[in-house]
Parts: sequence; structure tokens; C-alpha cells
Amino acid sequence: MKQNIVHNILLGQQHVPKHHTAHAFAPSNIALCKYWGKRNESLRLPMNNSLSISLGEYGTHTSITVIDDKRDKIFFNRKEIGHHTAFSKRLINFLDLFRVEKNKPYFLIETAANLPVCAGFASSASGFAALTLALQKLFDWHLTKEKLSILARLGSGSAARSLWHGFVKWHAGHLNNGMDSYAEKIPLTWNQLCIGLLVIAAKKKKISSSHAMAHTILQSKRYTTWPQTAHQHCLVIEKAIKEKNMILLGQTAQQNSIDMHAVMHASDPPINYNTPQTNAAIHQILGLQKKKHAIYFTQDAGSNLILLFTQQDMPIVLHYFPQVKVILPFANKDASHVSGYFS
Ligand code: 2P0
Repeated sequence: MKQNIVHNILLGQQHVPKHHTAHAFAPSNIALCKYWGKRNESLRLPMNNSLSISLGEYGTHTSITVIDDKRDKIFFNRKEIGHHTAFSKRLINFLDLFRVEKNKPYFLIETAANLPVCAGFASSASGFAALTLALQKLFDWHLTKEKLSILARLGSGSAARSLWHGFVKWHAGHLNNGMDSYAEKIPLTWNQLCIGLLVIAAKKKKISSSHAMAHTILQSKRYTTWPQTAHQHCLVIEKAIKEKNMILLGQTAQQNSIDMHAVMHASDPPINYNTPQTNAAIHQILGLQKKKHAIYFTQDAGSNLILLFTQQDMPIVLHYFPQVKVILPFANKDASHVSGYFS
């Protein structure tokens, strides 16, 4: 079925690389309205629409080079990764989708992420998005980003949203063949909007998002209401973005995150990504909201938090969370980070 999607999308496009090497960057993205649960595991078709904000210059750089060899060579952050690892297998499976049987090119993949990997900052999203963009350049395809988002989705669901900067929505779609499940840019900007990355543990998470999603669909009593809840949240968040309404955006995105984690907590056995430090930071943020500061959080499948606020609350955020890495997603490149520890 994955091959059918690739076949449909690549009709009329090049099937052999046009260039020897190509490079691309894709930003990480944070979902303001989360994708949680698949209606088709293999095609990575989501149960619900989702909506994200990309993280500017934070993401993945990937180079792909055709090599005269009998297997791919994969480097991550300058270190060679063995073929037996889950990382390499997932990547090679993705590359296999684009190899024509009789003329099988193998590749050197050099990929580097500038965010903590597997800690809930969507590194697989930027990884598969960057690889898809690099493949487009290498093969000289002329596909729209919406079509590329369908290909990127086959590597990692949230990669569909990492092909653009700014706000992006991913339509869950209805078709069984997956051809209507694509992402698109929301052409709105919000210069005052800030995203704060609060790293609580830059370690690999114990339970992958894919596993946690599958588990909660089967084992959580609360899952049945999730797709409709998320659908409503996406609509409200899009309205909040249009109106540049920080309170509406923050409250809705925060509630969406709380609801997603509540669905996980209600599964048997429960899944809980929070550490005592996560809970303490959430408590602190809720305390700031009681004092009428429009500072909110969202949390992906990990212990880290992402703060949502506008520039007017920057001094408060930096005072209470001096370790936070602040990103201004719509500022120009020179001003796109004002504090940080990833670089
Ligand atoms: C999201 N997450 O919308 C949600 C919220 C994590 C929490 O998409 O199985 O790595 O490869 O499709 O995309 C992370 O899951 O999962 C994710 P697969 P993915 O950002």
C-alpha cells in the first residue's frame, strides 16, 4: 500500500537520481493541536487533524549522496549508525520506497539535528521532512510541498508538518488509500509569538510515540472522545492564530496537551511521561496564569515542556525559567533566538 502511494505521487517524475548529491534542511515542529492515534498504522494515517508551529532554525540538516556500494551508509551527528539499529532500519525502509528494483541506487545519508533527539521535540519529524526535501532535489522531482508531505508522512506522521516554517495544518483525510491525508501551510504570521523549549531531560524517552499511540487506542477508555475533541481544538486554535489571541491560543493548546496526556494516563497500563520536574514546572506555569500572565505550556510524548507566550511576557518567562531556549518563529534569522543552549 505504501508503494501505491509512492507510485501515485511520483507518476511522471524522475525515477533515477538526476544529481550526485543534494542537501536540505527542515525545521522541527511542535503541535499546538496534537496528532494522537492512527487509523492505519502502515500508512501513518491519523485519526484526527493536527496543527503545528515550526521551530525556525532548529531542526535537521540532511545530505544524500549516491554511492557505488551495495548498501546505504548512514551518519547521524557525524557518527556512523549500524544497519541493525532501529534508526537505520526505519531510514532504509523509507529509502527503499524510492528505489526502482533494476536500477537500485544506494546512498550515503549524513543527517544532523540541533535539538535533543527522541525527547519530545519532534526530531523524527524534521529528519524525515529533510530527507524528503533532499530526495526531491536529488531526483529532480517537481512535487508540491503538499504532495511531498504525503511522502514524508510515510516515514513519520508529524514529518508531514515539517516541510514549512510557521503554522501548518495536517488534514487527517478520510480515504483508505491515504491520498487525502496531507499537510499545508497556514499563511499567517505572528511576530510577537514566542516558543520556549524547556528541556527537563534530554534523554531518549522510554516509550516511543508510535508505541504509545497504538497502546492508547487499544487500552484507553478515554480514547473514543479524543478525535472529536482534537477536531474542535484545531478549529479554535486556527481562529486564535487569525485573531492573534494569545489567551485563546494558549488555553486551547494547553488543554489539548492535557487531554492527550489524560488519554494516555487512562490506558491500562497507564503511560505517563511526566517526571517530578515536569510536574513542578507545570505547577509553576499554572501559578503564573493565576497571576494573569498569558504563559502556557504544551507537552509532546516526553517529559519536556514547550512554553507558549508573546514577547511582552519574555522577561517573566526568563525570570522563572532562566534555562529556557526561546524561539521567535516569525522573526528574521538574526533575531530568531534570544537565549539558548543548543548551539
Ligand atoms: C504531534 N506527536 O502531533 C504528536 C504529539 C507526539 C505527541 O507526532 O508513529 O514520531 O512516526 O507517526 O510523528 C510524534 O509522533 O509518530 C507526534 P509516527 P511521530 O506532534
